[in-house]
Amino acid sequence: MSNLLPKAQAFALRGAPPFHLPLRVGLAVLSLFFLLACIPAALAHEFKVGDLEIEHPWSRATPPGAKVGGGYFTVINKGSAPDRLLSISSDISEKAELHEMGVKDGVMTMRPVEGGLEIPAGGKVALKPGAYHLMFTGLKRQPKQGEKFSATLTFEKAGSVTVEFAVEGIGETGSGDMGDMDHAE
Ligand SMILES: [Cu+2]
Repeated sequence: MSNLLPKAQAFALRGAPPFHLPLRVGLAVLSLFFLLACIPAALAHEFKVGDLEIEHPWSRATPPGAKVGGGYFTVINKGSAPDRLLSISSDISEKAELHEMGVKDGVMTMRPVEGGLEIPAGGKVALKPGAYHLMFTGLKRQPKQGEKFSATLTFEKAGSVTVEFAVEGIGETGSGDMGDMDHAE
């Protein structure tokens, strides 16, 4: 009598593969599908300091001889007090500044942001082409597509955090669409 159970289990196990195989193949195909669908998300990366989250810092490859490069990311403030991005430093350039774009006499210009950039409590600020951005000036070398370089961001309350800027293609706009410059604000 005591043999019956193991036999039944053995049978169930032998019987298992033909039933489970299509399921496993199905799951493998499904996970591959999700893996492919999630590649942009997998390329995204984020950093945390205090109540702040810095999402997907990225930069652009620069042509040979270029002396400036841009830096972009989104800062999310999960705290109940505003914070302020005060300064940026990186080994890739002599200086790094926070810039804003504006239109002066019909011409798009950029100028340094005075007094830092406020990150509102419970809010977020996106640094992107055509808007607030970092400018690495006096590049010591050209950032190459596919590499990463590090930079340190200093916030008034949260303190300093070192993040990695992913270098994307020379024509990348950050919107996933080269023609889609955001001029809404
Ligand atoms: Cu600039």
